[in-house]
Amino acid sequence: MAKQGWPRLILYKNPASPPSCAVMILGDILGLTFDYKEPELRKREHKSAEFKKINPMGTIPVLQDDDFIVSESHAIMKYLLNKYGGALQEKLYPSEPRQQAKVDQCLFFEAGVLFPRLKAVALPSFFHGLAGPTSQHLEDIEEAYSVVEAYLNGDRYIAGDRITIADLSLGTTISAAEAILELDKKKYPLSVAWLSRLQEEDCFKEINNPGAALFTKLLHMSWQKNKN
Ligand SMILES: N[C@@H](CCC(=O)N[C@@H](CS)C(=O)NCC(=O)O)C(=O)O
Repeated sequence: MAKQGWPRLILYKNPASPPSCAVMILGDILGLTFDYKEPELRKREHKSAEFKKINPMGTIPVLQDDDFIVSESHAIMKYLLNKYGGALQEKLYPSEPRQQAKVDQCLFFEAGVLFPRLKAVALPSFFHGLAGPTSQHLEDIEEAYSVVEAYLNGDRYIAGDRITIADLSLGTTISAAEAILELDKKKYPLSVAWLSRLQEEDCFKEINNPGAALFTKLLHMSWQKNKN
C-alpha cells in the first residue's frame, strides 16, 4: 500500500542492477511502496523507442512519480529524500556543507568511475561474447577499490560515522563488482569490514544480497557460455 495521500510511485528496475537496488533500499528505509516495472534487458526493451521516451539514456532505474519522471539512481535518491524523506533526509543526506560534500564525492565517484568500470565488463559479457575480464578491466576495478579503501579512512561508513545514500550507492555496486574481483581482505581490510557491516543490515539482506547473487550468477553463466 502506498502511504496515504501520496501518488503511487513506479520504479523501472531490475533485481540484479546495483543502482536499482540502491533506490529500492532507500525506498525500503523510507517506507515507500513502488509499483515495479521490469523492462527485459535481454530483449533490449530498455533501448526501445517507447522506453527512451521515459529515459533517453535507455537505462534503469527510472522513477515515475505521478506525471514526473527522473532517471539516474543518485538523482532519484535525492528526489525521494527531498520529497518523502522527512526526518530521515538529514540523516541520509546531511545538509552540513562538508558532510554533504563527502557524500557527493562518493556519489560522483560511483557514477563517474566505479560503476562504469563494472559496466565495462558486464555489458560486453551479457551482449558481446566477452568470456571474462581482461587484465585492464581488473586493474581498473582494483584502482577503484583502492579509492574506496582510502575514502573509508577509518570511518564506520563511506562518508562518515553514519549510513548515508553514499553507502547505498557504493555498497550495491561493490557487492556486484565482487563477481568480477573479490575484495582482498589483506589489501582492503576497511572495505571488507564496511561491506560486511552493510550486508548485515536488513534492507541489504532483503534487496542487495539476493540482487548481487543474481548478478554474479548471470555474469558467470555468460562467461561460461561465451567460452564455448
Ligand atoms: N549512472 C546510472 C547507471 C544506470 C545503468 O547503467 N543501469 C544499467 C543496469 S545496472 C543499465 O540500464 N544498463 C543497460 C545499458 O546501459 O544498456 C545510475 O546510477 O542510474
